[in-house]
Amino acid sequence: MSEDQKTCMSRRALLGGAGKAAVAAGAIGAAGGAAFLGRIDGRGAAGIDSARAAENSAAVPPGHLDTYYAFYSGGQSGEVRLVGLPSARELVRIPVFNFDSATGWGITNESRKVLREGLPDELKERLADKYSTGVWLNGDTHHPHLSFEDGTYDGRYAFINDKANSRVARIRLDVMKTDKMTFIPNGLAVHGMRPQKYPRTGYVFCNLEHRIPWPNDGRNLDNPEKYRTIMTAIDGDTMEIAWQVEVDGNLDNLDCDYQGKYAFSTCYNGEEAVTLDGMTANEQDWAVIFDIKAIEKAVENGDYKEEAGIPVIDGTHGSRYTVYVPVSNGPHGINTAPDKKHVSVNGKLSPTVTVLDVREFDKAFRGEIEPRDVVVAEPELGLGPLHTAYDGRGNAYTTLFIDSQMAKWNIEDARRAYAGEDVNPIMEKIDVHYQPGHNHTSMGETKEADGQWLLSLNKFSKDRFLNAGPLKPENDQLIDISGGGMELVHDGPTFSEPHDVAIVKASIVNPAHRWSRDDPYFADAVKQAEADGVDLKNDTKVVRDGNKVRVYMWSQAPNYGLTEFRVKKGDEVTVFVTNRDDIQDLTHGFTLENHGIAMEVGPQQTSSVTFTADRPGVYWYYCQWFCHALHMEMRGRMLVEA
Ligand code: K7E
Ligand code: CUA
Repeated sequence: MSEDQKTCMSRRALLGGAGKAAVAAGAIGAAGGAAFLGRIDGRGAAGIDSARAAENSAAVPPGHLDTYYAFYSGGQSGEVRLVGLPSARELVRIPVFNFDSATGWGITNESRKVLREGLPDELKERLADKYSTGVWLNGDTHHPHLSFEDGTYDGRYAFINDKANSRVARIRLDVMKTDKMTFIPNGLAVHGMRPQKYPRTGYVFCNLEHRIPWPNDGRNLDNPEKYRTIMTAIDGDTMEIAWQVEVDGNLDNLDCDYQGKYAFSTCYNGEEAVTLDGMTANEQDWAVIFDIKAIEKAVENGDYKEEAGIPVIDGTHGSRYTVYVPVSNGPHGINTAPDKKHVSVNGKLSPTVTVLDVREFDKAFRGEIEPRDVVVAEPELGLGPLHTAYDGRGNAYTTLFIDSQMAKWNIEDARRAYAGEDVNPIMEKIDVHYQPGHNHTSMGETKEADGQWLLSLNKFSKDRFLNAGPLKPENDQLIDISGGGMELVHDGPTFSEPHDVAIVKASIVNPAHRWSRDDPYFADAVKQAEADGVDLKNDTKVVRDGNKVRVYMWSQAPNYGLTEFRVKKGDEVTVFVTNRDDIQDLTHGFTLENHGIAMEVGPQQTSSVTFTADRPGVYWYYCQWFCHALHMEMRGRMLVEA
């Protein structure tokens, strides 16, 4: 525990309250804290009206730390957001598939190297000529999940899918930067995605949702019956694709077990149709279960064909590597319970959640029971069940999109009802505002689900906030579930659809305060500097190599090592800036005016950017992160000779 957290804890103890409910009122919400701030400003925590404090268990006083990190996806913004809970204060945004002006993501050589890895092979070279960017700069992030060891988060990585451009990226939690990106061929729209929970991650399982012809080269445009799709396993350590499994239907969401044996996906298009009417024609779709060990053996034994250089195993109906469990038409979310036994398949078009028992899967694969016999409960919860979260006490919470409600139900009671007993598994329902998609509980997708908080990510905010114009924010609502009920404690506007979120105990994530000088993230720059005989932290130097010019400078508040450098029109210039400040929070930047160039240079970091100096004249570069009283003066000139 950090000093700050200790202070926070003792302050709580002083307040004399029982747990969270006694935490003083303070800043709440990424955008909505102002109302409470006024109440305690200047009075300190002790001066707080405790009744008011108890009213809002989500409040965290100014200067106090949150107890959870929430990793939000940024939806069609293509990013990931880091938020503190329960206050819902947004901490940073982590650029992934998007372009980011602040940090220079998409501009710097370091970020472009990552983004280039995420291009299909045939575009890696060609795209550079075709578009000025040379990389894709949009994405659609849905499912942020952290790496696991033995059923709980290990604090190494977060993974995020890109539905828009069929990619998966990895974020290093020590520096909160995207360090790897993988493009997945043989399908389109990477949607459902989960890291393996046991023994560790391991695999990152990814669903390709949209069917396409193989090969997708124009010869089968009008023959949807020739379209196919696949589940993909990526090695989370190398981010290389390990294998793929072809399936019938399509693949929506995915989860895996706590035993390291199975992964499972929902399919809403068993019809394999290409129109809405077609996709919803049949009464039933399915969940498909993948036998991981058997698939690994198949790869070992060569029981596969190769597609785009990847071993592809046949997992269509009749395959011994998959089992298809019939469920009602159009299932969506699929969520494994922390009890390590139950899996909820959320009905979407059906008012039910179908509960599978993973302990029955072996028998289904051996053919001793029918696939449908792995179903042990099917409570009817309400209209439009999309996703389910758990509290670790045997209860489940399911979002009801159409009803705009959160339904709490008990798994054992649902089993008993399914077995014919006269019990109602539904414990409570509350209204949420409005149309919830994903929900998530604190640590709820791990074996350490702690039953403290529940987030409902609602797709519509309608009248809950000031009108922001035709495009309104969404509304993420925080629900306190620690007391055994569901108490709505906070509304938080979010922009551009955070489909999903992972809520992680703060102590599990331990970001660094500064970069390590031998960080692989900028190893290429260090190598180039060595070749040029430059000590990045101490030297400034301009190296000419034909029409390539490499400019090396350090930064230290409020100075750049170079206040000017001179190049010729047409030179390809690479600027390396090394921040030799060692002080926490002292980030510099490098913005080159009228060249579309900006980059972040964190403490002890080296950042680099390459561009063509195509216009003679004087161009200032300046530091864009406020770093010092003389920050405005932290600038220099690029002199471009005609
Ligand atoms: Cu996880 Cu929105 Cu991609 Cu459900 S999906 S809501
Ligand atoms: Cu350095 Cu501002």
